[in-house]
Amino acid sequence: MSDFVLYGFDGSTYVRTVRMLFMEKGVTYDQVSVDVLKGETHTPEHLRRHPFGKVPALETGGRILYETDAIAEFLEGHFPAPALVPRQLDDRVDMRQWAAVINNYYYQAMIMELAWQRVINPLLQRPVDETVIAAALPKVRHQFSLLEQSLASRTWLVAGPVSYVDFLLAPIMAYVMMTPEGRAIMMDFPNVQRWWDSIQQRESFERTIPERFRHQG
Ligand SMILES: N[C@@H](CCC(=O)N[C@@H](CS)C(=O)NCC(=O)O)C(=O)O
Repeated sequence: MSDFVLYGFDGSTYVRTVRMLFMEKGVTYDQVSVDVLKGETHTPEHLRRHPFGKVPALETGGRILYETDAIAEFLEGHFPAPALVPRQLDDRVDMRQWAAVINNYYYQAMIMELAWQRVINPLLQRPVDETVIAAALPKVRHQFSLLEQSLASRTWLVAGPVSYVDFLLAPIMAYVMMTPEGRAIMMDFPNVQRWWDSIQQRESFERTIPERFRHQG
C-alpha cells in the first residue's frame, strides 16, 4: 500500500493532472474512485474529504488535502525532482498566473461549457444546448490566442522545462480536442498545436488517458 490515496475518477481533468504529477515524479499512489457523473462527490463520506464536493482529494499521513494547486505544491515540496515548479521568481509568477487563469477561465469555457455540452451530455444521453456551445466558442478562441502568443517563443507554457501548468492544461485540452469545434480552432494556432503534440508524447499523458476515451486520445 502506498503513502498516498487519491480520491477521484479518471474522467476528471483535475484528477488526471494529479495522476500525471505523481507519474512525472515517479511516486506511486493508490486511487479510490469517486465518480462525479454518478454524483459520488456529494455523499457525506466524500464531503468529509472535500467540503466543496469536488475531486481530487489526497489522503496522506492522516491528513486530507484538496484543491489541485495545493496538492501540486505539496508534491513539489516533498518530491522536488524533477522540478515542476520553476525556481526563478519571474517564471514562478508566470506559472501561478497561468494556473489562476486556467482554473478561473479556461476550465469554465472549455470544460463546463464546450466539452460538457458536446462530449459529456451525449455520453449521459442528455440533450445538447447548442446556444451554450455557440457562446463558449469566442471565449475558447480568445483563450487559444493567449496560449499562442506565449508559446511563440517557448516549448512549454512557462519558460524553461515542462511545469505544473502544462499538466493542468493538458487534460482540459484533451476534452477540447474531442469536439469538432475545438479541433477546428486548433488549426488556426500552430504554436498551441506544437505544445499539444509535445505534451501528448509524455508517458504520463498516455498512461492517464481515461479508458472510456482511449480511442479518442
Ligand atoms: N478547484 C478544484 C476544482 C476541482 C473540480 O472542479 N473537479 C471537478 C471534476 S474535474 C469536480 O469534482 N466536479 C464535481 C462537482 O462540481 O460536483 C481543484 O483545483 O481541485
